[in-house]
Order: sequence, then C-alpha cells, then structure tokens
Amino acid sequence: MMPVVQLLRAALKHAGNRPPRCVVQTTSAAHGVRTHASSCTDGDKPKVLITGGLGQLGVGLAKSLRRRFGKFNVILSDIRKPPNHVYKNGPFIFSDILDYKNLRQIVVNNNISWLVHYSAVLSAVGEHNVALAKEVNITGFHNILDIATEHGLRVFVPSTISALGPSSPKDPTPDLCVQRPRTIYGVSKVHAELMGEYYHQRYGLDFRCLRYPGIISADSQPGGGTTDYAVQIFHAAVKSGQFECNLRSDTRLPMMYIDDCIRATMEFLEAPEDALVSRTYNINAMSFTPQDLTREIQKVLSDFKVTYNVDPVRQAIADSWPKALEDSAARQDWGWRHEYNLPELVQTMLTHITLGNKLASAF
Ligand code: AKB
Repeated sequence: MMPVVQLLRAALKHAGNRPPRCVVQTTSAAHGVRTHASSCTDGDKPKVLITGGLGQLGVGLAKSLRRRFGKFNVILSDIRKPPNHVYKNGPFIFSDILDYKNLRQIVVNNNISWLVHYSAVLSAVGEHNVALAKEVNITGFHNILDIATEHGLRVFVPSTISALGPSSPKDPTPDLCVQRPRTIYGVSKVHAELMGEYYHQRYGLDFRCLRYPGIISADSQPGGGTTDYAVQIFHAAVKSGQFECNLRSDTRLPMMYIDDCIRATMEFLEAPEDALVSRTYNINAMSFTPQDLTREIQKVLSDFKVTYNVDPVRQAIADSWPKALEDSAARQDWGWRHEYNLPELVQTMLTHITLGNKLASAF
C-alpha cells in the first residue's frame, strides 16, 4: 500500500488548481438561449426504471436522479442481489429484461415514465460468449423497445465507441459515418441506434441515445470491457504501486470520468424534445493512451510501475475503435460540456480510491 497521507496531500495539491464544478443550467443553443435541467415541479416528476442497475453506471445515475426527482421516483433493477448500501438507499427490484411479462408488470405497477436501459454484455465478454451477448443486447433490447412504445415511455439507451469499426473515420469520429463494427457488442449497439431511431420516426417513441466513451469510476467496477484497464490501473496504483496492462502502451481511446457521463445522461434525458435534432449523439471528453495515463499517475505516485501483457482479443477491439469522438452537435443542440480532463481525472480517482480504502480499513 502506498503511504496514504503523502498520496492524499499530493493529489489534493494538484486538485487545488481545478476550476469549480457547476451544473449547467442555461445554454446558448442553435434554437436560441434556452434553459435545460431546470427544476421539476411535483406534478411533472418522472418515474424512472433503470435496468442493469448493478453495472458500472446504474447506482451513480440513480443517486443523481433521486436527488433531483425524489428517492421513491427512481427504481434500480437487476437480476442480481444488491449490496446492502444499494438496497438501503432506495427502491430496488428484480427485473429480467429477457422476461417480457415481468418487465411489463414492473412498468405498469410502478407507473414508469422513463426507462434507462443499462443491461448489456460488454465488448470483451461478448466476444467470449456471442450467444449471451446476442440474447441480452438484441433480444432484451427488443423487449425494451416494445414495452416503451406500448406505454409511451421516454427510453434512454447508451451506445458507445464500440458502435464504430475499422472503416469508420477515427480521429475524430463524426456522429454520422460508416459503422461496420467487428464485435457482437458493437453490432448490437448499431442495431440499438437504428431500431430506436426507426421506432422514433415510425411510432413516435421518445428514444434517446448517447455514444459513451470508456467510462472511468472509482467506486463501481466495469465488467468485461476493453477500456476496463483505465479503471483497474488506479486501484493497482494505490494498492500495490504496479500494474500489468492488457492493451499496448500507445493505444489511444476516448474516455470520460463518471460524473461527466452521469451529468450528460441527466441533461440529455431532460432536454426538451424540440432541441433534439438527432436521437443519437456522440459525447467526448478526453483521449489518452496507457502510457499517457501512467505518466499522469506518476506525477502523484512517482514509484508507480506499469508492465504490458497484451490481450490479443482486447487489442484487436481497441484498434478498431475511434481515437476521439466529434461531439459538436451535442454541445450545440442540448448544451453538452465536459468538465474533467486527464489531470483532473487522475487527481480525482486517486483521491477517491485512497479515501475509500482509508474509510474501509477504519471499519
Ligand atoms: C467496453 O470497453 O466494452 C465498454 C465500451 C467502450 O463500450 N467500456
């Protein structure tokens, strides 16, 4: 374990130069100056269901949505049993997206109006189990689409950099371009983008989709993705001071800190329909390689060492993905702005993990 006090002091010293965080309220958009993320009155609070709630993003999003719409208006769901702190913090129910009747019952019984669909099998695991990825990511999504259409829900589905492939323009990748991904996960994301947009124009479904970069978070772990190294490296840096990376040192990928991802999702969910020129938007924050990330961590933890043991499956996937996403439409149409760049990400992650470990060992 690295000396905690020294690490915290160094991380906080760097963090001292950070600009203050603010929630964007008013943005100048193509449609003139408008307000979004405005506070809701009691009568118009949505009732939100989050599927795949125990993955990397569900608990964080539920926390923000509950702060905004009230604890009992946001239901987390999954097929796994939640940890105690999740169970105690607000409504949690069993929901299997492959069980149409169960899903429909939940939507009806809880008067759901917004559905955030986070259940998915990610890129690396998907390549090892194509049948499962096909079932969860495609069949499961059909259930979501049909139920959302039948009950007039607003439905948010994340796409990701995985929906692009080797023939897509890479640096930066525009919203509209050739999409020929080489993974079942990527194919399922293109399918989701296209089906959602089709249901929007055919049946008026309020479908909303953001293409996420790799998401980096301190207190929730990703599960089976290609960008996972960028989370694991921080835990290893704090715990043991060394890390074995499964991607080549020069693999440049788009990444985003979880707070930016959650804020983007909230703001996009709340954006007025007439502001949305499109239903699928890129969002971008920063891009880096394992080598860039290592150097930045070494500014705080100078003895940190990284070795490389490349996983050919993950490397092939990463090589087919964009290096940066072009996100000017999201910035213009609904006011997207990222807040975290690489130095801020590193300071924040190291501080959170160090404090988390310190607290855990105190109990
Ligand atoms: C993965 O690596 O599979 C995910 C993603 C970028 O969609 N994090």
